[in-house]
Amino acid sequence: MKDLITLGEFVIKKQHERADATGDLSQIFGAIRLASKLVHREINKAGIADIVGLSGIENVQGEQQQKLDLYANEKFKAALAARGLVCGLASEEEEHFVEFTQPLSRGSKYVVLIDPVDGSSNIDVNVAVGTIFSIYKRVSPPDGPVMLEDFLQPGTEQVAAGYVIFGSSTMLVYTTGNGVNGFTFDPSIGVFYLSHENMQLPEDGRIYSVNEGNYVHFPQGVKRYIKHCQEIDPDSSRPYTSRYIGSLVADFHRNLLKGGLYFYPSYAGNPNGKLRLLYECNPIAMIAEQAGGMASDGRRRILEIPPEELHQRTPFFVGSRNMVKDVERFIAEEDR
Ligand code: AHM
Ligand code: MG
Repeated sequence: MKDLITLGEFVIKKQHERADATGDLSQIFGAIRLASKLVHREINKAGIADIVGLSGIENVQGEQQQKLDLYANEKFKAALAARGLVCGLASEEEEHFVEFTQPLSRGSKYVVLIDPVDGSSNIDVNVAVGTIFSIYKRVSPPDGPVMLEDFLQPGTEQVAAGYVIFGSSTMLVYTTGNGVNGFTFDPSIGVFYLSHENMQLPEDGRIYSVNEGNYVHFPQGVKRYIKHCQEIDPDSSRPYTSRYIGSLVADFHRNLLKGGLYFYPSYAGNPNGKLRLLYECNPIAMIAEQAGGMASDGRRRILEIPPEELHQRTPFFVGSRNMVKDVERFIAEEDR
């Protein structure tokens, strides 16, 4: 039988391969791993515990927060704060970034941006949700307070990014800029095992994932691309298959494994679409690129968009390289 490698062992092994590594990043992964296990436990008992349902509180974007969103936010925050390796955190669930002021955290060199439970409206109906995270080195002086500029860095500056999918099994997928690896959780012993080594996003895909109910509101180039997906062309295996869960991590994860394109374009009255640049699109974009795929706002590379505010939104097209190029071409034709 093949020896199984745990997430903890893998992270340490990678740390030893880098001469400049201090081990701080490995410990941040330790915190993320721990909080993920706690969220896994809560999600799996969500049907029976009184954790499902609305908390009655709205988040900064005016959306109802599910109880599990709040739970996950607190767990990730506490796990990261406890180790003193991160000086601040920005979250979909917090209007402003949070500064960790414990003596240990002061002077630490990393910040984390996180969507603790993305797609949370799916929890009530037993459909996959995910946690998305992104790690940066702070740019403000290490002896001063953490600043907004530490969080408003372009995605190209990410030191690491990843997601946890709480699906039919729980998986953690991450990159530190040197390929993408996936780990599957064994709940019987509480360990993540390396199950998907060096993940590669197929260059071509046959799945398109979009909320087609919004079709009438989409820009013309996007409408034409959707029609292109539905045309008969045996040479390019069209018509493509449509798959949309409405949970970014789950839709992206399927397309990462099988090849495909996820998109959330601009739509009537919402020129920037729905998804948030810093803690949803940038981390997923880094993983996509590291696996050989592409991520775009329809015109430019997601990772190069200069952030202006924490909860900034952007149109998002991510997945198989040739599919992203195709949709960019349709959009460019309309721009002319
Ligand atoms: P959320 O952060 O409020 O959960 O919203 C993000 C989610 C994505 O996971 C998903 O792809 C998208 O919103 C679905 O939106 P829609 O229901 O408009 O298709
Ligand atoms: Mg979200």
